Amino acid sequence: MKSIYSDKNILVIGLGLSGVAAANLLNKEGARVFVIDKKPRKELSKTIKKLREGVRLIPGYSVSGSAIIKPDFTDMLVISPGVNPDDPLVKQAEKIKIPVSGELEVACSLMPETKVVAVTGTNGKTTTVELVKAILGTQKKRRSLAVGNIGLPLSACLDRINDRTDVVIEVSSYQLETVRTFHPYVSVITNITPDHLERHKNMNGYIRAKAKIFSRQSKEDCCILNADDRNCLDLAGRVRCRRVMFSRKKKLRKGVFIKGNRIVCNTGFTPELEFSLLPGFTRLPGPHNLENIMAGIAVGSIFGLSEASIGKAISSFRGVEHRLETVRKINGVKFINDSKSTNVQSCRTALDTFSKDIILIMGGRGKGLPYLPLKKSIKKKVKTLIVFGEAAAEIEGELKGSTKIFTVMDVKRAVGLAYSTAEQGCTVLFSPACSSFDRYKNFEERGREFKKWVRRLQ
Ligand code: UMA
Repeated sequence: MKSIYSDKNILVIGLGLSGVAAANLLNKEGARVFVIDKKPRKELSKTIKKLREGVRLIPGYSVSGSAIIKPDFTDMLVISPGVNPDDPLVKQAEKIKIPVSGELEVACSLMPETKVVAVTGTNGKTTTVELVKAILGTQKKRRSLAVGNIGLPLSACLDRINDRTDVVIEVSSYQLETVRTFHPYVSVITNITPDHLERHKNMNGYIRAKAKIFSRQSKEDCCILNADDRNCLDLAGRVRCRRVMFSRKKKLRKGVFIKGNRIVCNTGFTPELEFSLLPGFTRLPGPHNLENIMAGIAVGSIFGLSEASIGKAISSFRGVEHRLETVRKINGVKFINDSKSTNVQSCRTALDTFSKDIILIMGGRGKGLPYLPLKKSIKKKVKTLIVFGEAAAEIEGELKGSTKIFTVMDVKRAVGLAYSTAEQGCTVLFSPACSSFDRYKNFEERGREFKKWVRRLQ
């Protein structure tokens, strides 16, 4: 059967994970695919090898891009999530009515009919996605697959999907900016706090992007929202499909909430489910993880799963690397890798998880947001704050007076200093509150570096 993309001339911008996957998929579908990237060609040599034969890299960026974005040459533009929709090339295409799409939208347009759960939110996305995958994975004769912003573009996985696959997609605000028809069966927003404002300009722009996760959902679909989050609550009125709220702080008439020492789930999709919050219920630390779990329970109930299946998936779920990950305990000092903490709120969440005696390591590239919201918790719980990276001086300036603060050159020295400062019973928490891009390719590389130095401690 002829594909909707066959014989089309498509320009893909950005040759990262998403660009490569989208270009290869479109090439397979019979399109003539051209790709451009800001990076010089020599930096792309490894990536080029991943492209299917027939996908053409066009050297130069703005000049070649602008030369081929012409109605008689380009039928469609596919932009990577990292490409700002305000990029002059995107604007040029829009001006002359060339459709602009993203990798996720392209992949969804070619995906076999199956159930899709899409998860977005400022924090907790990946943990929730992996947990939902585990919960849905308990179903007989179905399999579940986690894809998307977790680092695995949907475009690269279509051949692993059929009508017996439940696809759990982590969706970022960047990806949501370019969706038009994206239509998950279940959407989840874990929470919305300030992040990526340099891209979305302000909170309204960020929230508008997040809201696109449910904007095409219809009556048969469901949207799960965090009732403890003001921005999620504000969005609740705009949801046109069935709505399920979850709350850790208040008792809800309907939804997922806490009653005494139990999580109650009365979403109406199954008879009421109950989960005792006894030791062994979950290995995930912290109140924020309880919220991720409640979102997972809500999804499980929408899929009609039993208390036993959902409970078993939760208790055996070990969490996700770089999110409050225990690296090791040495001489009574516990080391926690929370490199995924790339914003102030996630560092705050990490601080909420531990009661006292914390040695906190923060730093990296700042996002122009204040660190002041951390001051109270730091004063109360942090014995020593160690800062590194581009934002070190700014963090120190804002948090002065809250605890002892030391500046170090890098993560290696931060680990060494933390260990020499820590006493028995202390927790060394690597929760940077900043992006990693001043020194690392991504937060994973930064987290691996932290773990490397921790493992070498004696
Ligand atoms: N590029 C250009 N022009 C631009 C911008 C970028 O040519 O204007 C090029 C870069 O030179 C580079 C390539 O595009 O070669 C990178 O593309 P990309 O930034 O879209 O990155 P990908 O490798 O495709 O990874 C993306 C997501 N990255 C971003 O959203 C920035 C990954 O999320 C995601 O895992 C991956 O797709 C698969 O879906 C990362 C992320 O940081 C983890 N996400 C943010 C977050 O979670 O907060 C949104």
